[in-house]
Amino acid sequence: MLGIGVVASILGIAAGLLIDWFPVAASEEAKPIDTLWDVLIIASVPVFVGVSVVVLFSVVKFRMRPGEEELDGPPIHGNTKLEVVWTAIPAILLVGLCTYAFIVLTDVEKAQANTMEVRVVGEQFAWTFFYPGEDGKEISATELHLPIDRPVKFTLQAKDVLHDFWIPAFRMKKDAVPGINVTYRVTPNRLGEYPIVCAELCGLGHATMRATAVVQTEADFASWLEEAAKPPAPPAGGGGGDNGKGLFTSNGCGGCHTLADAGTNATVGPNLDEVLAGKDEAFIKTSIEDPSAEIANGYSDTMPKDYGQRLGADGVDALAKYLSEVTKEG
Ligand code: HEC
Ligand SMILES: [Cu+2]
Repeated sequence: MLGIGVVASILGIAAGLLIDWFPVAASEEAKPIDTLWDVLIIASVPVFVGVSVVVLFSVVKFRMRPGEEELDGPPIHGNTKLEVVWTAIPAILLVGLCTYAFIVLTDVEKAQANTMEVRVVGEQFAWTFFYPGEDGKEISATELHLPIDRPVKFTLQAKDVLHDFWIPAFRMKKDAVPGINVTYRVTPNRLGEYPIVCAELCGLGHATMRATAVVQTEADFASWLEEAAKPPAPPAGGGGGDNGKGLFTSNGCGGCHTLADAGTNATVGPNLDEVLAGKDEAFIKTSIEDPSAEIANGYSDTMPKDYGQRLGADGVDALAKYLSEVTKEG
């Protein structure tokens, strides 16, 4: 048993360490976190293998043979030494690993000088990012841009239900919870574009709740931010530009609907290019404010009901106008 256990553990650990589980590492935090992962693999594979080997061995060796149906094993009393050992080993392992994980976590969450703050707002089914701008006005964007090697502190918020802000390349990940601010820190250290995903099931469009993180040089970031600061601030509660397309993409419509002009191709709700051709603004307005009033054929009543409230009358008007214009041709 010991021989099998040792060989299986070595194979398991080798496989665990050789397989490239994670995407490319693009933050300072990734290194200690990946090392933590490797240590956990090394510690847990022998435990798993040890338990499996004993179970399999016992199943084979002590199985019931024909004629033994009525037999019972001998009455056994506790074995104090054995019990002390099997309580002490897991306890030491757990306390050790928890201490190590705690140290890594406090280390990567340490506050650092020159930290940039970004407010991240999740809603069904889109992310919006807010940067502090001049005179207290925030600059909003639907793509996350970050300067390389500068620490960032994200403040996560949710407008409707639980979401989870995750950039796998940075390794860190936390839930965005309605009503409270959740924060975490990372320092991006590799140029490039990395996917952002929602990692908390948040509704039908969950899988489409994606965005991109762009890590760029300090200079590129500065000019991007200057550009992003230009359009007027979004209407309260709307999130997004005051143009129809901005409203469409920043309110998660694209998570459920196909609309060529906005470059979305989801199929949870009707294809708007098709169903809105020839429909007037009033119809579209009603469809947004009161989706249950008339349910499109073959679809269920799953469109969120609070867009009227979230977007405000002006927002709905702008969105309806935009949709009627871009779907005219069919
Ligand atoms: C969770 C998925 C989901 C989201 C998000 C969503 N919709 Fe819908 N939408 C649907 C479904 C499903 C229907 C069909 C059922 C119905 O008519 O209510 C629909 C219907 C519609 C219709 C009516 C189509 C017709 O032929 O009657 C319009 C217009 C529309 N949506 C626009 C929007 C806009 C604009 C947004 C963003 C502000 C949006 N939707 C967000 C799922 C969604
Ligand atoms: Cu989500």
